Amino acid sequence: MNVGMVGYKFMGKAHSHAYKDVGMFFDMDADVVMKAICGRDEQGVKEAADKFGWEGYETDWRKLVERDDIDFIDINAPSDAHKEIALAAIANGKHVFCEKPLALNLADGREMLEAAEKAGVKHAVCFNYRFLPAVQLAKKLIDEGKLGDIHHYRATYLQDWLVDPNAPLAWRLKKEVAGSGAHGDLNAHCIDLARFLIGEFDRVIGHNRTFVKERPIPASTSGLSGTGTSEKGEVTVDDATGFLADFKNGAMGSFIATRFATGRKNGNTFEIHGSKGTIRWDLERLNELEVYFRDDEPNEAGFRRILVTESTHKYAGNWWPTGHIIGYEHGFVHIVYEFVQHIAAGTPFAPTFLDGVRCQEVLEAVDLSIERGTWVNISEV
Ligand code: SOE
Repeated sequence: MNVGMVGYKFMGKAHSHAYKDVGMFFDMDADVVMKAICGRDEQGVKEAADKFGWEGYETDWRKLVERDDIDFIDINAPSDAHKEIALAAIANGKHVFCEKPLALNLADGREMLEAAEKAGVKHAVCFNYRFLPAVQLAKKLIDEGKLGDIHHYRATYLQDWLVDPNAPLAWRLKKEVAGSGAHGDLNAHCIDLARFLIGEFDRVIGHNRTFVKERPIPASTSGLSGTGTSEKGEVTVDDATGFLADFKNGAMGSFIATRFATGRKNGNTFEIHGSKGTIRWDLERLNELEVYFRDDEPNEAGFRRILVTESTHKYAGNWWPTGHIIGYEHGFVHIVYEFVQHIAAGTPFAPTFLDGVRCQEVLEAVDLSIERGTWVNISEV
């Protein structure tokens, strides 16, 4: 399975690590070969190719997607590049693995889905958090009915890297490049996890805020940090977006994504209350799932913490002996494993572009609700 990848920064590194490690820890029906990585800055992409272990590099993604020796294209460039690259890759018969959010907007996402389905290529959106053992256990408990009927779903995605007003105007803060701010970057994950765990959204109502309206033009950026120049530019996305939701199964939901949660670095959490029990999870303690079951003996009832490192926990057994925990990067290894197996062995796979579109529908319905100041049904967008 020969991979060509566009993007070589934060996500490029996470994905490269996944391609490198996956064959060492998982039995695969195809070997993953890191053929070529692509970026516009020749020196930067060459250094990344050497450091991350790619066979070669390209500076023009058009060349990459036309290469006969490549089976699938991984897109982790900024969101405004997703559609054009994906459509060209699909036209060249390549399978596509795309970072979230799938596209700048719903219309683009729908176009990408339609093209991929028409061409019969395999497609995936990198909602990596689905693939952590604790999230898999949460899904299993819910599917087995251990929580009973779901009443509440509460999600947060809390970061604080923008609370400093001098943090530079990175691409993630420009609407034309990122589509939206905390909403598309972080609520996209929360929406996907909610759909994965408890099902489809019915209607939403939201509010948002841009606390700092102008920021220094970047001198350099790396990951989420960087330095700015003395010149300032306008922030054109939300710093924070919160919304309420009704789900099709009758559950009530609340969501908040913010880059202004002082002290919280990557607080991706969910808490789900059902008629028989509750579960809660926090990415900052990703190897743990907290559970509470109503039918426990009253004397012994209470929250308990399951350490999801037993060989019976999904993916955990592929790594280390019990208790030897895994981290953020492992979710990417697991999703790459599932996608390659899907292509090579025909095993079922989600999240596809359809899940990317469903997520985009909710994102867009929230934006519409903010514009109108009323609830918006997902079926309206
Ligand atoms: C930055 O906000 C970011 O890296 C997101 O883009 C990722 O999707 C999320 O997993 C962590 O935070």
